[in-house]
Amino acid sequence: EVEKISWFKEARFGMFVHWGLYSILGGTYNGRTMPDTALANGKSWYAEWIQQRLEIPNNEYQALVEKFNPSRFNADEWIKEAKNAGMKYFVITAKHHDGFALWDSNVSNYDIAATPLRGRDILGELVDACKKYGLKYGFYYSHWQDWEHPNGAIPYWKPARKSRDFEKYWKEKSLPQVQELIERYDPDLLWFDTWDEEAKELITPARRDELIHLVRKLSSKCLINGRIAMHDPGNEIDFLEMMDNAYPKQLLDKPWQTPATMNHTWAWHSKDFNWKSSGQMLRYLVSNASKGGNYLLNIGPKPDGTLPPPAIRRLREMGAWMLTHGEA
Ligand code: FUL
Repeated sequence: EVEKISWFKEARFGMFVHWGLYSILGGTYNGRTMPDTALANGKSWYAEWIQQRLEIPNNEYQALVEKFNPSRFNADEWIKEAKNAGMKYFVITAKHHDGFALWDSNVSNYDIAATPLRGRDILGELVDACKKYGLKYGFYYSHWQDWEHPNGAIPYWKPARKSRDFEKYWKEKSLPQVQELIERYDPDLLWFDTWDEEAKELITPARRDELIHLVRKLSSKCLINGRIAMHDPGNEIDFLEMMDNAYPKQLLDKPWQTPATMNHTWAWHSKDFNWKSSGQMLRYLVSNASKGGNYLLNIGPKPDGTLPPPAIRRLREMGAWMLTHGEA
């Protein structure tokens, strides 16, 4: 019998995508662009964090659902670019920290069905394209931070976080949405996300195991990443994210990947020109591969659904190199 992790151990190269309501703003809101002077103090200015970084009130941010209308979105084009670049798997933000679901969710109205795209199944279209081109696929799901649900986790600098009833969010939204994603789309992996000590309070070993067991019960193939509980992932996870360098030694023989992005931001930011060169990224890819890990390279598509031209160019340049140097 083939180990369920074996494709991952051989994949080497994958595409990561951050896409959601924040993409509409592209790093700018009401004339302020991240980073502005208040933010430059070492805080990241990832475009998907705009709601918190620019303190956008919930009602204003959530009104973006009316504007999510990517009329040029074409799943086949995205996945064809990934395939031609030599990528073997695809991971997209089904729900990021803002709490917006990119699929029609039964347990939340803050989802694709509230946008002008209602009726379209974006994730389903991407899954079909992945199957067509032979890529494995998975979802990023923010199981801890959720800025829409009244009881989801919010950033450490918000005093209101202390009075939230996380268990309610966990049972009402987090677990049921993970279940939906598995039942509807049968993903090959789930990318959960915690990153600091704060997460310990809410993502306890008991909740971590509850989530792991839910995934295991529903799917015999779905891989789970160590960021489900970065401080204490336990032994049941399948692979690690190597952006952290914080894992206990006994886990370091697990398969791993390095998630990375082409510029500074993960989601689309119209003023982020910090593009790495294709040569630089190929060196990262080779360096990861030579140590046995994968390189999960991120792109932030634009609000109209197209990939930014500098990203397409880099995918194609890397693909040209892969044609002659990569393994088939
Ligand atoms: C982090 C998130 O906070 C960022 O927005 C991004 O998704 C990155 C890959 O992981 O934890």
